[in-house]
Amino acid sequence: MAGENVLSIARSVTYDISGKRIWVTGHRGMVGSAVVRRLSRESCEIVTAGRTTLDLRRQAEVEAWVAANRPQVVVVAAAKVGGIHANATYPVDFLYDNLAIEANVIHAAFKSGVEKLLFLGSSCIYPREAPQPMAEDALLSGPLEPTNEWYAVAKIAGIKLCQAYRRQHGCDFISAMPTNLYGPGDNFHPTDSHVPAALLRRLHEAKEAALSEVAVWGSGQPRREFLHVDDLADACAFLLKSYSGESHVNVGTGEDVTIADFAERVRRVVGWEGRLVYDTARPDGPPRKVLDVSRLAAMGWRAATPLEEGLRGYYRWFLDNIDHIRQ
Ligand code: GFB
Repeated sequence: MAGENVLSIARSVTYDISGKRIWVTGHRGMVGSAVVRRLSRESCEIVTAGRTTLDLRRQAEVEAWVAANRPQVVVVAAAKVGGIHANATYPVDFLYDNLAIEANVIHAAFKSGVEKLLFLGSSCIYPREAPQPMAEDALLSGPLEPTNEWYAVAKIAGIKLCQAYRRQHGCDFISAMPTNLYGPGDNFHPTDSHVPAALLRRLHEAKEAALSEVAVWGSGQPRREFLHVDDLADACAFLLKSYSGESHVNVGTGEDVTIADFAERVRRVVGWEGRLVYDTARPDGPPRKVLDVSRLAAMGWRAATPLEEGLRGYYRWFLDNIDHIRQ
């Protein structure tokens, strides 16, 4: 498996998930719940374990749970996640929790003979100054973005762990790197969330309170790519069925917008008429983050949800769940 190149990766590997017992970790989070929704359309059996049943940071608990429940496939969607402020505020949680979760789940999967494992990372694994769009081989080619290096280091370790189990033990463990995500089940915390949830909530509350101005963090100039989480879940199903290779695979739209443009789109979707002001005391993070998605496109998968349409559905979901979100 070492030394695979793009051509060998693009071959069609088929793994039949029908009838398989699939453990989706992190099933209550935005990504895990989307993966559960997507896999419910397949004829497989989905197993999950709530936080009160299983603490993924405890190795013995994880190994006992896997030995007792015997999944054949594992999707590692569980992670401590958050936006630029949360990353800076909780470095231990982003590094230690994520290292512990991935090490425990991946090792337990190896020990119990899991047939296929998909590990999910993030586009922040790439160097801050990586050429844009960022191809898979930009990994470890330069220094990381300081605002999220704790999370990035943990996710890079997860990719390497999957590669190590492939090389040493022949395990079919693969990794996917999604870009910035939004969608149902997002975390709408006012300060710890990512920009889509933060702005959707802030602008909705501005509309309710008839405010004339709302702050957007940073200069508005950074560029980001936004993928609907249901598209990511579809890519996960696709990769489980048709990919086996050592390289991680980028998952995104391949298109980016400035934060100012994104904020304006959210403003239109919410229908708030006020003015956006930029709080430059807040960090911008990396100047640009857009993935090169040509490897996944060559395999036959593309994102389906245009940003405007995705944002409209996102706002509907927010309104339907607002009581729960505000608790
Ligand atoms: O979503 P976000 O925190 O993710 O911020 P990153 C994206 C951009 O939006 C930054 C700006 O330039 C922020 O300054 N922004 C504007 C805001 N207003 C807000 C706001 O109210 N809240 C937030 N959060 N941002 C994350 C990493 O970086 O990307 C994670 O920290 C992860 O580890 C994730 O990798 C995908 O793209 O900057």
